[in-house]
Amino acid sequence: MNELKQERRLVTEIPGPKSRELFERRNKVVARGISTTLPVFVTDADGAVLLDADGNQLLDFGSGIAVTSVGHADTNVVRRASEQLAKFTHTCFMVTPYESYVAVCEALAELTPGDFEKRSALFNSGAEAVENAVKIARAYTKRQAVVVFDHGYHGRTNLTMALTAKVAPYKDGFGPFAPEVYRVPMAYPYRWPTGPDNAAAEALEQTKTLIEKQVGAHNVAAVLIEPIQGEGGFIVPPDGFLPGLADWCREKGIVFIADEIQSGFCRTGDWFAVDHEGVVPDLITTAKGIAGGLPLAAVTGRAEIMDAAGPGGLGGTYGGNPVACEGALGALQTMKEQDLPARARKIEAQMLGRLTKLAAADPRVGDVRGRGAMIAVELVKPGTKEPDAALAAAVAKKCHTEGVVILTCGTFGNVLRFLPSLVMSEALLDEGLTVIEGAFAAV
Ligand code: PLZ
Repeated sequence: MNELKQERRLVTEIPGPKSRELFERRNKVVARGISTTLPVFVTDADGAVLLDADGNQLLDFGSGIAVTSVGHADTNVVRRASEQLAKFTHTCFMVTPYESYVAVCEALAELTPGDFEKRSALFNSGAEAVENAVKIARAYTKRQAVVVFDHGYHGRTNLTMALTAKVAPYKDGFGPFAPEVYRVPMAYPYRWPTGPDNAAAEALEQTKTLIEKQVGAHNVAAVLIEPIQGEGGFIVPPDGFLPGLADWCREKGIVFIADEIQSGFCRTGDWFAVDHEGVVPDLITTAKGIAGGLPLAAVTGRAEIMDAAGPGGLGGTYGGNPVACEGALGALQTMKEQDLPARARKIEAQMLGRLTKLAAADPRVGDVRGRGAMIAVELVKPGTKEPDAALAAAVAKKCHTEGVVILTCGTFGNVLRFLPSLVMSEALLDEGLTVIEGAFAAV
């Protein structure tokens, strides 16, 4: 809607004086626990560009953590959400319903994998969706245990903290955590002890043995996994791991939940990351990219599993808010009209091409990985696999000062991740990559 010229433009240092002043104000009133990656205050945003309070224009390789996949202020999102805003803002779908909620659930039934009858429930945040997926799996199976993976991230609420692997900063001091959560090794090719070729088979075998021997498959309600791990380091499991896991869950009557909150909605070059290997989850959690920046999340899955929760068992005051639902319908329209899965695959080719060359020339880049517009480099001390978090922070900082917003992630904090919006032009993507390469040369 806004018409920001799609270009990087620096007119002050980053952050500039106005942003620095705002940051001081922020520090007096905002809790310390809420962190800041890059303290520039945004006043406008469009497409793949952010405008800050000092008049700088930054290229956005973070998309608000994989949210604005259709770009900032996407026309369809803005139009539909604005029209809704002018009509009514809320009724509570549980009190007096409205059509857009139903239309979003119809779209989810159509787009998520699986030819069976499906149901969805809408929520406000990813963590809330994950919590509800676990509730539903427990109600359906009448079992309690939940199995999650090393390096997994599922949220910051009490149950999702328990489901999340990394202690600092997510869990430290915030216990006690929810019970009946069991963690198994993730098939992490780059760090698999006997080499990447063995990761799929061995991780699967270890998972099955651990569950059988320590939990009992008959006690497990759900296996919950991010098909490509996000916060944990953009870890792409090797081919065969997810299909093997899904098959085994089916055999044991365990609900297989794919957490596609970060990887979903065209991000990885398919509508969902599980589509890559044709894996069909029983339940799928979505959020982030679904609504072009408006807060919306969903659990979608097999009708018989979803309907195990009785009337009133699921819900919340704001879940599936009408403005957010219209935003989602607008975002989905843009994804279809512009074939954003195809666009994500093009971004993958462009990014991997340049980053692989960078890795070949720079021994500090241990691994380049990812799919679609969800790409990362893992940084190490040359000649070893020892994580180099300080280098990741330094490269990110250098990119920030050059007006390119990039994020870090990973259990060891040594991964740079790139999540450009899928509407970023080839030229801007190239410019961003040049800045990233320049940052490696400079630090
Ligand atoms: N599941 C796979 O990626 C959110 C959170 C960053 P919410 N990831 C970004 C942070 O520091 O809080 C996420 C995710 C996956 C669940 C969630 C949680 O989604 O919408 O943040 O609750």
